[in-house]
Amino acid sequence: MVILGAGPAGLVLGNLLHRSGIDCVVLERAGRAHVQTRARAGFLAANTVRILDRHGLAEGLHRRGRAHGTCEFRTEGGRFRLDYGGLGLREQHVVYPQQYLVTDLLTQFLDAGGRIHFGTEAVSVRAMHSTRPSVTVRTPDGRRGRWQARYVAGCDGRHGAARRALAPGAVRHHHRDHGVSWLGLLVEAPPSLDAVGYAVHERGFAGHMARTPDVTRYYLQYERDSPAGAWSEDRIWGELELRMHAADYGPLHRGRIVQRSVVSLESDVLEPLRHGSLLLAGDAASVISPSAAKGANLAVLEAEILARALVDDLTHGDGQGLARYSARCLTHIWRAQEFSQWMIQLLHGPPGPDGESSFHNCLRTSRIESLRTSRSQQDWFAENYVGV
Ligand code: FAS
Repeated sequence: MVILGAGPAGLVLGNLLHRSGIDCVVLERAGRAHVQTRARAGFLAANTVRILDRHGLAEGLHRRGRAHGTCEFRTEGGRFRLDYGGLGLREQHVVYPQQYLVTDLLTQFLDAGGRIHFGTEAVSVRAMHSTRPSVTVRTPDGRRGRWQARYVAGCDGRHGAARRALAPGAVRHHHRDHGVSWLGLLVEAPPSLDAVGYAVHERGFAGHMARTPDVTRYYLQYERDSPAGAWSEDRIWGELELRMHAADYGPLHRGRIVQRSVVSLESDVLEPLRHGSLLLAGDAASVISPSAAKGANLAVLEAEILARALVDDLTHGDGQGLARYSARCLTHIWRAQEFSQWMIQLLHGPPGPDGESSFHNCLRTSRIESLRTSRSQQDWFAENYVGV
C-alpha cells in the first residue's frame, strides 16, 4: 500500500493498516515539523472519538481534549444558547486541535514501526487500473523516484496528485462556491465565551471557536479576494466586537493574532471515490466548508471504512468492502454537505440584488427563530451538528 499524505485521513489509514499487518508507506511532501504544527480543525465529533478509541488512538485527546456541547447564536434580535450536548443524540464534541491529533497519529504510527517519507512529493499516479499502480515522486534532494504497490490511497487533499491523476471523464465533480469568504484568525487569548459563538449580523458573520485554554479561533466574513493582511488589528477587533454584540453581551478577550488565513467557502465532492487501485479519502474525496466543523471528522470516518475494506481484500481476498467503499462514504459525505449548506445559509446573507437579499434575510430570521423555539428543530440541529 502507498498512502499519499500525512493528514488525518492518511495517518488513521496508515495506523489501522499497519496494525493489521498490511505493509504500507506514507509519502508526505511537507516536513515533519510543518505537518505537526499546521493549525486547522479543532472539533472532533463523538463518532470520531469512538473510531479513535476503537483503535487505541485516542489517548492524547482524552488527556488534553475538552468536552464541548454548547453554542450561542447572537443576532440583532437577541441571543440564545443551545446546549446541543443534551439534545438530539445527546452527543458532544471534543475540542482537540487537529495538529495535536496529527502529532498523536504520526507518533503512534512511527513508534509502531510505520514508515513515513517526509519531503517526498507525489508527482503522478499511473496504471491505477492495473494491479500494480505506481507513484512517481520528487524526493527531498530533488531526484525522481517511483513507488509501486497493490493499492494507492489518495489522502493528499484537494490539490494532491491523486485528484490530478483522474481523467476528466472518469469522475463526476460536484462543486459549489458559496460566494462567501472568511478571515480565519488564531488569537493568543482565552475563549471569550464558554460556547461556540455564531453571530449573524447585517455587516456579516462572525464566529468564535475555542481551540485550547490559551488560543481561540475567530472567523469574520470577509471581502472575497482581499489578502489576509488587509485589515488592521484594530479594524478586526472592532468588527468582531460589533458583530458579536460585545457591548450587550460582554467583551471579547483580545490577544496577539498569531495566524490569519482567508478561507473561501467552497464545497466539492468527487464521484466515485474508487478508480481501480486508486482510492480517495478525506479532502481528496470531498471538501466541505468549515462552517459545520466536518472536514477532519469525515477524513477519519472514511479512513476507517477504507482500512476495513483493504484488510478484507488484502488479507482474506474479499473485495466486497472495496466494491462498496465509494457508495458508503458518499452517503456520509452528502449528509454532511447538506448540513453544512444549511449552516452557510443560516449564517450568511447572499451576495445579490436587494430583493433577493431581503427575502433570504427574512428566511434566515425565521430559521433562527425556529431553532430558538422548536425542540424538534433543536434535536435535528444537534444530531447533525455533532454527527458524522
Ligand atoms: P489534509 O489536507 O489534512 O492532509 C493532506 C496531506 O497531504 C498534507 O499533509 C499535505 O502536505 C499532503 N500532500 C498534499 N499533496 C501531496 C503530494 N502531492 N504528495 C505528498 N503529500 C501531499 N475541518 C474541520 O472539521 N473543522 C474545522 O474547524 C476546520 N477548519 C479548517 C480551517 C482551515 C484554514 C482549513 C484549510 C481547513 C479546515 N478544516 C476544518 C478542514 C481540514 O481540517 C480538512 O478537512 C482535513 O485536514 C482533511 O484531512 P486530510 O484529508 O487528511 O487532508
